[in-house]
Amino acid sequence: MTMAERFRGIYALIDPAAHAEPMAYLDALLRGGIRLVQIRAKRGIAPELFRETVARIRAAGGTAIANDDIELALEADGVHLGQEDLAGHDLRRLRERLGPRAIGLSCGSPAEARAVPAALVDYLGAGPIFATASKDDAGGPIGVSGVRVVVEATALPVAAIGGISLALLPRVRETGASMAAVISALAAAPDPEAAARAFVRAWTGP
Ligand code: TZP
Ligand code: MG
Repeated sequence: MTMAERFRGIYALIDPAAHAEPMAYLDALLRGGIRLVQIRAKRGIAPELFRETVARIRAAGGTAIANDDIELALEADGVHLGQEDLAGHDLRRLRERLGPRAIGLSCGSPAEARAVPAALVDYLGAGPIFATASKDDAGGPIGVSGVRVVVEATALPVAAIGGISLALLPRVRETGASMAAVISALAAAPDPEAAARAFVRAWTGP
């Protein structure tokens, strides 16, 4: 699968520690058709649980991205970094270290997007597009127009993130983003498999 094929559609961010049955939650998302998953374990994760999560995502033909942690990323298919995480890294060296694995980078503005060396990075994150309670330091929403200007400033695929619900997916589409990244609308759903399927269908069309 090419990078462009991996980085489109619904991008689920999961924190296994937030679920009583993390593997059941993950399997529900995969059965619902999600194939791009970020393991965002802000309070840490046991290495065995991380490996099991990656193995299940790969077994479904999916792509597993680690948040922040390069060592974990080496056991997965890539890493996602924020601008604040970049400070400690030389992107070129990181690229060499990660080999074929992907690098995703959060950008809140067109200036940040334009500053990204496109040859070293595989996709950008842009947001929060809408208000979110899932990230304390996310900042105010940049809206549809804010994500659109990031999309227009880069040739890389862009993941819109922040407060994305099923009802808001058509507005995410308007930005030209290749991906819609989602935490709570999936994690809080009474039936995560049905929610995942609904998101995938709504994004891909009937
Ligand atoms: N980065 C910007 S907003 C956000 C992250 C990680 C949280 C998105 O979570 P939700 O619950 O889909 O708003
Ligand atoms: Mg980070």
